[in-house]
Amino acid sequence: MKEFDLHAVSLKDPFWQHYQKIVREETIPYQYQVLNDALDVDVQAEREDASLPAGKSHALENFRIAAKQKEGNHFGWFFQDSDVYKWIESAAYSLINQKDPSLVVIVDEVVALLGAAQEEDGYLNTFFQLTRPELKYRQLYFSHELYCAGHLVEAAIAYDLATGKKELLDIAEKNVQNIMHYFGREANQIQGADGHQEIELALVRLFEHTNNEKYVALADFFLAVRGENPDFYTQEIAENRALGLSTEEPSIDLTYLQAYDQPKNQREAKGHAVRMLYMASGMAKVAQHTKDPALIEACVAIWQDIAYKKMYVTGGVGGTVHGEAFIGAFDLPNDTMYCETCASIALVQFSFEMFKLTQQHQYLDTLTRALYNSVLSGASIDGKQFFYVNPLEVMPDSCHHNPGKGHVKTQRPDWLGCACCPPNFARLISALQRFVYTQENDTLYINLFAASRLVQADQFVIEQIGNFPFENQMTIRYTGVAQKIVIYKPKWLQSFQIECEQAWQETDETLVFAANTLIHAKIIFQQPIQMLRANPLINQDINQVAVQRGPFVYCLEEADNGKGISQCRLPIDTVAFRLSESQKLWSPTLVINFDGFESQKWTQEALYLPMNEPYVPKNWQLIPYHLWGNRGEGEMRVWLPLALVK
Ligand code: FUB
Ligand code: ZN
Repeated sequence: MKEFDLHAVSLKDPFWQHYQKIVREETIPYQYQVLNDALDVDVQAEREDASLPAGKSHALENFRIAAKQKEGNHFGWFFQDSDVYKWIESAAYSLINQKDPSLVVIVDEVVALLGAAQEEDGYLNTFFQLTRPELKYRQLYFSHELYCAGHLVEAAIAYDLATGKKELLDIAEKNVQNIMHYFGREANQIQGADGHQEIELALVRLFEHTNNEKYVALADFFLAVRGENPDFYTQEIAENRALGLSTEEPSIDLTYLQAYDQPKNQREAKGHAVRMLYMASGMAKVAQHTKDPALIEACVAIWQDIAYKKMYVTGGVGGTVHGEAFIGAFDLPNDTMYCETCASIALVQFSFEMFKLTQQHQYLDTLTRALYNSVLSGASIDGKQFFYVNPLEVMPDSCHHNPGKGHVKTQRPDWLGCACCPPNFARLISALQRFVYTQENDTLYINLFAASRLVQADQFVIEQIGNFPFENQMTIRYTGVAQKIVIYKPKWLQSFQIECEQAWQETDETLVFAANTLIHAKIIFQQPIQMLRANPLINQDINQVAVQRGPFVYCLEEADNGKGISQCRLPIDTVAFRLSESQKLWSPTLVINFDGFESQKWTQEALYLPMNEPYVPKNWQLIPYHLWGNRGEGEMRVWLPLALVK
């Protein structure tokens, strides 16, 4: 299934245009200054741990030192280079959406800096260059060298697409050349993979961009070699010790690294969530080209394990801070979870690749759930503060005093010592039109309702007109070569009515318009407010409901309801929801009010009393989850306890 060139799709959707504008006008300039240490911002460690880098970014300074333009030491995480690469990628995609010569000048300067920091043979990683050159490609269990290379490749493709300038692509291809020299099946080559996946999916993108098949072969190699020799990482460590290169003797957690078996034999989402999902995205991308049935079977099983057993209603993934990892099936704690923004971004990516691989629409449900909820909550509405961890339930006192919640921040920090999420958010939003349309043979797919226009010169023009999800209709206009159009109907939309003179058919998941040279259709639907119950095996959500309208999951916030939102009780049989437009937070925001109860204030000096819960009526107001945390510190919850009486 083919994606379209981002130049060909212009997004006109007010909701997404607003986000792209914020990222273009606020986030990208802001992030550049932070990466340059030019702003006085609060750079926090991602969790309470004094040994973690914080206080400044230093990401660009590391390159200046590696390029010998400055003196000093490397500072920050050993994968800090990737912050710069992701920033370039977001700037590049943003340039596709809107020309900005002054931004091009800045990116060109950064590209020149990367070129100056790169070694003659193509190697580029400021951490190893500046701190442990003797260990280049010798500590793959933690090194992130190929993770950073993957982000460099993705940035280079984006910048070439945006500007036609080849300098960054040359740097990236030279870096990949260096990797190809050292890794492979020859006896003198390294037969192992980076502890953090990313290179795999980036290499397939590079193949798609350059048509050079050696890149997809290298991606395939990295997927085949992972877990092939489960002792690879311990042997690597022993060899470093024997050669006197390192005294380290870490214990290797093969599950954390998804290296307990070859990816094609894996069936569950285990270990570090972002690693898992970057790997799965790479697997799905490789499988699109190789059609390897074993890889496809593994991708399907892993995706099902996530979507049916391990995903939050917000599309968040990763149930624990320990190893930032997936935990067991149906174990979804709402207040200690991880739900890293990068993990939801990676779930969007994996689901999209699965859709391209199979043309099955369940993948788009998950893509949309993660995108509108757990991904968007990653950034503040001004685009300058960021969550790393996206909880579904916050009681500030508990977050401050419970050491088990040291990672659950109640407000988005200005920046993070481990800043993987903020530029990841920016690059996803800047290239959002990527997801809207795809094509397979003579079938054109509309995957997201989003006002937009796709032009394929001499072939066709398609437009979506409307303001989803704020209006309950979309108009589709197509002219061009005769082709079938398949429109995905998200599960949360109902009662479709179609006004169209051309032939069409409705299935459970799609609207299918027969091949025609001209299609003009008005699609009307309802977006009812739905109460969702969780699979009863999810212990944490028993006797609670979540509220969703359209793609948005809702939450209660202290700012609208006062303190004590855990006292909210929702009368399931009688509840009536009222939707209204509000100018608070975002313009416009659709808030939901309902008449429920408040469990009455405790009047006695006791923690436990005989059951007879007194209720008083109370109006509660819900806001879309992605907007939470924009009005100072306060309580928040997604799952609402049911009233025990009618
Ligand atoms: O290790 C690089 C990135 O930092 C990971 O993807 C995130 O989970 C964070 O640990
Ligand atoms: Zn992250």
